Formats: sequence, C-alpha cells, structure tokens
Amino acid sequence: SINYDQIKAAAVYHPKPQNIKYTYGTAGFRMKADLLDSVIFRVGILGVLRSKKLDSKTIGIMITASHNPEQDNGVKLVDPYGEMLEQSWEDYATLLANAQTEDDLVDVIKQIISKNDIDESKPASVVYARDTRPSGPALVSALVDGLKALNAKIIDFGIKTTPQLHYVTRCYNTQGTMDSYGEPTEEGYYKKLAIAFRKIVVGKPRLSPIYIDAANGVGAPKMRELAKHIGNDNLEVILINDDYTTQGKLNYQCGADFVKTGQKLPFGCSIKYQDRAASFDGDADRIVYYYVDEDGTFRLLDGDKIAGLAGGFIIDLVKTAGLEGINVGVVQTAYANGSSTTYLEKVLNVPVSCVPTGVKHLHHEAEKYDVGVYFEANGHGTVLFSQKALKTIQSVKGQTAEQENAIEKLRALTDLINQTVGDALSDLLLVEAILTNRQWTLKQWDQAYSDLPNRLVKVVVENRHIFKTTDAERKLVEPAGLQEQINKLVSEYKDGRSFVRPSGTEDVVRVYAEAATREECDKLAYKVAGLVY
Ligand code: NG1
Ligand code: ZN
Repeated sequence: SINYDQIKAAAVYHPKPQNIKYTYGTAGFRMKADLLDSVIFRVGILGVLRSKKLDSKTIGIMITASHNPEQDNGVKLVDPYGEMLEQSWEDYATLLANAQTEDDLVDVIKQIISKNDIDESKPASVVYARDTRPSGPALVSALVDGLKALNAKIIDFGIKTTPQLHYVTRCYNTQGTMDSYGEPTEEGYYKKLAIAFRKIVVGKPRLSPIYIDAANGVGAPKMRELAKHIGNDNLEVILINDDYTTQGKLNYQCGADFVKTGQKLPFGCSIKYQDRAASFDGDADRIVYYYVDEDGTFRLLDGDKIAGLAGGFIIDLVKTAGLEGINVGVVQTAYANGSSTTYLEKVLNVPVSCVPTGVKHLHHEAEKYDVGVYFEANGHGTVLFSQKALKTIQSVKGQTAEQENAIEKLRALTDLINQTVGDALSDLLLVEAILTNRQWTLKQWDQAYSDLPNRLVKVVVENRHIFKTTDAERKLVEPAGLQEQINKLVSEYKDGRSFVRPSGTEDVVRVYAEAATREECDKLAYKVAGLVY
C-alpha cells in the first residue's frame, strides 16, 4: 500500500521551483535540465500509479531531450506495449509536476487514484533508461527517489536509445506469451534485428559503406554494437560524429535535425559523389539519408522518401506473396512534401492519410491498416503490422518458390522493424535491406520523385495559443481572416502550399511553404511569416 508520509519525506528533497508552469506535451516534459529535478521525481510517481492501474504491467520511463541542445533534458513515459503514454494521463503528469507543496502533491496523487479506481496494494514495476547527456545521472537519482517512495520494482536499463527502451518495455510485458516481442535485454534487441536483416539480404551483394552521423549521441555506441552483430559481410558501417563522451558535442552542428532543417551536410562529413550517408538524432529515434550529386549538390532523402521506399517494397512483397487480402496504407502529416503524397497516391496507388503532428497521431492512424507505414518528414517513423497481418504472414505457405521467398522476407521484416516506435537503427537496417535487395544507389532511390522546394520557418509571437487549426493542421480557424490571406498568397505561386500552426514543443509558430522553385518557395514562406508576425 502507499505510504504518504514516505512520499512527503522524499518529496522534500525534490522541491518544485516557484513560478514555473510545466506541461507534458508531444515530447513529454522537455526543457533546461536544471529545471527538471522535481518533475522527474514526480514522473516516477506517475509511472508507479500507471503500473498499478494496468495490473502491475511494467511501465517505461525515458530520460532524453532527443535533438535538443546538450544542456536540455526531458522525460517521457512509455505504456506497456511500447506506445506513448495514453493521452488522458498526460494531464495527470502535468498536474503532478505543478503541485507546489508536498501536501499538494499528495492531494494530486489521491485524486489520480480515486479517479482511476487504482488498487493501491497492487505491486508496480518500472523500467527506465537515459541517453548520454551529462545531466542524466542526477535526474536518474531523482527518478529513483520517486519510484522508491512508492516501493516499486525498479529495473535500471542504463544508457540506451529511446527505441531500445520502448522495445524492452514491450518485451517485459509480453514475455512468455503468444505475442512475445523478444528477449528483454539490449543483446536480445541486437540479435533480433541482426538475424532478421541477414535473412532479407541473403544472397545479395553488399552495398558500398554507409557513413553514419550519430549526432555524437547514444546512437554511436549502439550502432557499433548492432553492426558487430550483423557482421561486416552484410553491412559496412563507418561512424562519424560518434564522440558521445566529450561535453558540448551532442547534436552540435550535426544529427538528423540539423541536416533536415539546414538541408546541408553535418559538420565532420566530407562525402563525395556516390558515397552514402545517414544521420541519427541525439536519442536515435530519427534518421535521414543523403548524398551529393555529380555537381556537388546536397540531396536529402528524408522521412517522406523512406516512407515511399518502404511502402513500395512492402507492396511488391505483398503482391508477389499473393496476399491480396492485406491492405497497405501510409500515414503522413502536413509537413510531408507534396510530391511524396502524389507519388504514394498516383504511382504506388496506396491510400494516404494526413494527421496532426506528433507520433501518437501517426501511430494510431497507422493501426487502422493491415500494414501501416508512417513517417514524419523529419525522419521519425516505422511500420505497423496488425494482428491479422502478423498471423497471415506467420502461417501462410507459398504455392511457388517466388511466393515463398516473398513471404519469408515479409516475415523477416516484421522482426526487423521496431513496431513500438520510430527507431533510427531499425529504420537504417530497413532502408539498407531494401536497397540491397533492389541493388539501388541513393540516387536511384531518389529518382522515384523530386521534392518540391520547401521551407520551414519559426516565428516568435506574443501568444502562440491564439492560433487554432483544423483539417490535420493544414488550415487556421483562428485568428479570424488569416487563412483567407494565406490562401490568397498561395494562389499566386505555382504548386504553392503553405500552412501555419503553433508548435507543440517550442514557444513558436511554425510556417511551412513549398512551391515550384526555390525562389518562389522562400518568397511564399517569407510572406506568410509576415502575416503571422
Ligand atoms: P512541433 O514542435 O509541434 O512542430 C516537433 C516536430 C514534430 C515532432 C515533435 C516531437 C516538426 C515540424 N515538428 O513538433 O514532427 O517530431 O517535435 O519531437 O518537425
Ligand atoms: Zn529523437
């Protein structure tokens, strides 16, 4: 049972700073690390309550601030099957974080317990991990204080990528069942991916080396470990920006976000024509690919391109396997390049849904398909296989050798892809497996369609909350009249498209624009930003 005096006594060591309002948003809690001590202590408490509520299932907690600067940190809760925390509980996280005194804190805990009919006597179990940030260890000890105050079973998973924590959470909760997701260890993760990868590329010549910019983060040691399990015969990896121990380097002028936003090579990367490269972000849940053309032009292959590549490959396999009953769909956000949507709908003939920004929206929409491919343009995404699809792929027998071969590849894909969340390591192997099968260069992959020139700008406004959107964030309903002005501007540009939405993770409004030429696109972005400002 819960001992409230014990909680209060522990909470004294993790006081909430005055005059700060915390919000559990799209990325959990995220801010300067020195403001997070009390928040993380309370997130520990919430993890325990969530575990009690879900019949003692193991809850995951990840301490990371992804692509944000090194001095930031953050924390996110992970539900039993590796999904993001259920949305209704985000409010409890916010309430707990903002309880000012120890007594307020106890009140909020009691409120959560009574609202959710939680049986206090149920045991609780929590697994946690952190990325390589210097603020990590101190925040972990705040977390552990919160967990201990409620007598939870604590599993320390150490330094890991965010997707590894999602993976292990699902493993703990499916161990020994029909849906066992794998061995709940880091080793188990590498083995699962490596075996699946080798199955898909067997008999195909190895591609040229892949340069990986690991953002000087946790992806560096983990990718190195994964590559060891795969072996050099099937994949040749060259890590750059892999210094995860020197302070000040994490995400600095490198990583997937830097490359995608700046549309340029990361620091320390001097690839030449025909070289192949990819960038992870700081917690290795995002990936983008890129190369330079004959004339030295930088070419980005972002999340949209990965969705096209993966969607096309899976559709081909499903067809070849003769599994007509399995439908494949792709989920995007408004930030998907217009050319990618046209390619998916018109060339691949797949249904495409557009949802609001944020992984949880993409994930839920992708669950509606038998095979749901979802990617954000920024490189975060994965593929979900429904129970029906999994069962079919596991049990079906091919009539011909060709069918059997396609079925075996699909089967391996269900293991290769981290279905809990977007995973840079798993997504890298997915792309490498497809390119190896097709024997494609990055340029050949890129030729599926040409991106429309696009621009994303941030506008700092007095109050971003006055901007209200509809239609998967593609239109503004408030402030009144602004959308009409945007429409008018957009109509003046060939292939023009632009939309405005408040960020869910930063105190800014984002303006996105695309148009037929770089010049027109930049002009459109600039003019729309002018309307917002
Ligand atoms: P916001 O700040 O709400 O635009 C950003 C990314 C999202 C998603 C979240 C979570 C863009 C334009 N937005 O959201 O795609 O990754 O962060 O990290 O890239
Ligand atoms: Zn990330």
